[in-house]
Amino acid sequence: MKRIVTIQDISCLGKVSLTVALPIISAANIETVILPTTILSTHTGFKDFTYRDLSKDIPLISNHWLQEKISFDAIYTGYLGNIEQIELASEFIRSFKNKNNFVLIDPVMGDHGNLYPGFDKNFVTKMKEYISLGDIIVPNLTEACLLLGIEYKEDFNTEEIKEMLLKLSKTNKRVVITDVRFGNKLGVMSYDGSEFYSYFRSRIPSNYHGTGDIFASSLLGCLNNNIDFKDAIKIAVDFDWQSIKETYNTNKNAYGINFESKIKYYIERIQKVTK
Ligand code: PXL
Repeated sequence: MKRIVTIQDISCLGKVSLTVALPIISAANIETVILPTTILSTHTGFKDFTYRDLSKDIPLISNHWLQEKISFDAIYTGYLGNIEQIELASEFIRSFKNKNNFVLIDPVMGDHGNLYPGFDKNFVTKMKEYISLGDIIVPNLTEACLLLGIEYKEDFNTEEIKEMLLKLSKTNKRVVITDVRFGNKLGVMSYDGSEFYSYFRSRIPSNYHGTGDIFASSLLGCLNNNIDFKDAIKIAVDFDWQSIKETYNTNKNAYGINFESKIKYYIERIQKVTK
């Protein structure tokens, strides 16, 4: 069985980061090792969330794994709570990256043109450096703008997004920009170093937390099942879209996505292409 490690926070309630990555990647038949960076009572979309920084534990945990000679088929990092945690994740990658595995970085910083609470310019500067350690990066449109120092707007055209992909691919072999909107279409655009690939679905008029985490986790699950990049993107977008639609139809104002109801769909899509 393949084994991956994911480094991000535990938002106890809210259906983001580890509480999404663990079930989805496990559903893809992959052992999912977790390295929690922070424990929050909820995701940062709620008021007055609690925040317990686990930075001191990160080197203790990773040193134990090194001592046990544990290795991973992929390293996936998501929300990192502060600059120190970016440094700790970099050290982790330097210790566990090898020629047989790959690193997926979701440079979680913000959404819809805004930074998440607690992040500032210095955090963005550190993230710009950090992403060079990723074989794949999956910023949303807001994060792509932050990484490139471009002012955010919702309505970039195709050529502008392609230019962003090319710029980001100077440091990363494969780049996927999520949350790209063209009229009533919403989806992702990617570049793998030689080819562009885009995949869109109809836009559901909602802004839920955790959609990027569902995308990154399900993409990683597919890639570790040796599904090619384009098919993996398609499955991840479809699974995310199905989950968002289900949420919109059953509880428009939910604090998180009903991805649980579509896990079976995700597994079946993987089985169909790996048969
Ligand atoms: O979905 C990304 C994410 C991860 N972790 C925390 C968050 C968010 C988005 O709001 O608040 C704590």
